[in-house]
Amino acid sequence: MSEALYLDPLGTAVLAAKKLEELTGKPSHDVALVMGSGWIGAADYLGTPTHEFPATDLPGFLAPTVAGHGGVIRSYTLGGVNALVFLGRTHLYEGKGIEPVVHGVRTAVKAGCRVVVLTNACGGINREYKVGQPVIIRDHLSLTGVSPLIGADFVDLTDLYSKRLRELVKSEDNSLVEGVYAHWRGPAYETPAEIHMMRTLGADLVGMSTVPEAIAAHALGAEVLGISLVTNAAAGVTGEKLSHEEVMAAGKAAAGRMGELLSRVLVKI
Ligand code: 8IG
Repeated sequence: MSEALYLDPLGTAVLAAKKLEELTGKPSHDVALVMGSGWIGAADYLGTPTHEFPATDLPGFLAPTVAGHGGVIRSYTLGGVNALVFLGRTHLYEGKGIEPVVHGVRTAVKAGCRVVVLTNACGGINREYKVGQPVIIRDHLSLTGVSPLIGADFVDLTDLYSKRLRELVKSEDNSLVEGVYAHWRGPAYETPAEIHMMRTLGADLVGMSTVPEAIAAHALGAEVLGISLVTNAAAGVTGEKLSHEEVMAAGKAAAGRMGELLSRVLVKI
């Protein structure tokens, strides 16, 4: 099936959406949530899913490769809202190309989702940010230069991260601030000089996900909300070294707060 994904990405997303309908018995879903590393624990605060299965049960999905990146799909019905939740995602640094990276959100939109919520764990470039702090993504810098779009698809990205959704989240938690997210391919973290460059360019956050999915979802007409959890100070900010364990621990510590925030936002979306 993965060949079909590369040959016909949207067709494969339609097939995956059909299989999702078969597996859940729900003719459509309304909202999708992509739970990045550090956010998987937050999903447990959403309530009890009606269905849960490995992402690989749907056409076009790859098995996960990183510890703590689930590769599991859940379906919830929460206050009349059908929510599709991806525990884990595929990243550019896995080297499988851009198609698998955006296949989840394309499947979600083909399944009917009008809103796509993208979460991630990231490094804090902005010196005012603390580890464990959630930040709403206001805008991004695509530093990879990789787009999920092919051909003359000249999509406007002026309101990529929906103002309506950003305001909705802030009305639920007025302590939340907004920032600019820089997308870095990885898998190596940045050098201190690269972080200095990004700060100079206007970035507040840096991570290895979210940007391609946001573009792909928006290009198909979905409204996008992005929330980052700062799980480490970016390279050179504190002088400490960066570790994946630190990231997972910060995610675990914030899971309750993040899960409750998402629950409240979901039913109002
Ligand atoms: I979590 O400091 C996490 N993901 N590029 N830099 C980049 N990605 C990250 C970082 C970071 N922390």
